[in-house]
Amino acid sequence: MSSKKPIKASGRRKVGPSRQLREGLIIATAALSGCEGIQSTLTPRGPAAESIARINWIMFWGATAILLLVMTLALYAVYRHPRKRRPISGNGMIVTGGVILPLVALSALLIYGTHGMSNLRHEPYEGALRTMRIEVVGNQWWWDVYYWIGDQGTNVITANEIHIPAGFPVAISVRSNDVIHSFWVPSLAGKIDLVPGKSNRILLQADRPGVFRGQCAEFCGAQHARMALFVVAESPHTFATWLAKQRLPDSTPVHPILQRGQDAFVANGCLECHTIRGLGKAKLRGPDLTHVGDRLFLAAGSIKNNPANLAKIIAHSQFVKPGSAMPSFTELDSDTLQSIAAYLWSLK
Ligand code: HEC
Ligand SMILES: [Cu+2]
Repeated sequence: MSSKKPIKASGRRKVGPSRQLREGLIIATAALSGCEGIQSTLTPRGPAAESIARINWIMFWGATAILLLVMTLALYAVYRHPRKRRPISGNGMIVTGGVILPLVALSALLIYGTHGMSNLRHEPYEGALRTMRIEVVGNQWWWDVYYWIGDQGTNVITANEIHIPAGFPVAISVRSNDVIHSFWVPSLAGKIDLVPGKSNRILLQADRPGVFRGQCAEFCGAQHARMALFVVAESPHTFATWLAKQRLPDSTPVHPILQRGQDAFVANGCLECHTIRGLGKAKLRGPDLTHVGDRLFLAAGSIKNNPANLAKIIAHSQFVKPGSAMPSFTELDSDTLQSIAAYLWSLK
């Protein structure tokens, strides 16, 4: 009789929690594996992101230590033998645990945290500015990217994709054409707001070549979730080659289909909103398409860039990104649509 009870009890204790624990571990592993990759504060790939990750871990382990301390004290108070219990002196405990400890911990954190915001400081930014400034402008719901080099004006304009030389701090200035957006490339740096009528700045640095995903981090309307961007960090040589190519205007189409695409682009009023240098300048605002074929994604990270998706965004923009300022051109016949897509794809 006496042997029955313990077996049952221990059996229940064993099966219950260990199964929960296993399930918990599976869920945690699945969730944490989502933290790896091209858009994660937990996989820092640049100095600013590294210092943010460091502060994050300091706070995590600090909070864990405090939680353990408080829980130990609470358990001690609960399970201490009743006869040994006695009231503890109030004042000493309150002053130490309630005033001195938070004051010291939070002040240290504040000083350390402020020190970690080095990529927002003036001097390194001024230093980086001497070589180049990349201006990122927020629109509902896509990003303009202008390259300002030396004293010359810019003739390099892209959208939703920023190329930078790896290993160098790059000065980024940001502003907005409409509402408040927020520029955030988690693997490389912290966030900076794009505020209408104001210019903000941030330093971006990738230690090694790679592609990193960024995201608008301030709710800015219906398609806020489809307002992503990509940072392509390349070796300085590759970057210089890319930049030189971007400076060139649109080249004259060599193939009849491409020529047909270019004619259709003009005839259908695409130049109202899209600039193609060498072909025409937009009156309204839409992404610069001079080298659109070179981009990884279309419509701010919504779909991969390829001829099929180019045709898709032209004919069904309002399906891909409902509410965006790009109208759907559903009336284009298939041949015309394919030729425009082929022409845009050829703009490398
Ligand atoms: C009324 C302005 C307007 C007109 C006219 C217009 N577009 Fe657009 N287009 C936009 C805007 C704005 C976007 C950005 C949409 C977004 O990502 O939110 C865009 C995006 C695009 C993109 C994706 C570019 C990228 O880098 O993501 C392509 C390609 C494109 N348009 C092609 C065309 C073609 C071809 C025509 C003519 C048949 C055309 N557009 C007419 C405003 C316009
Ligand atoms: Cu936004």
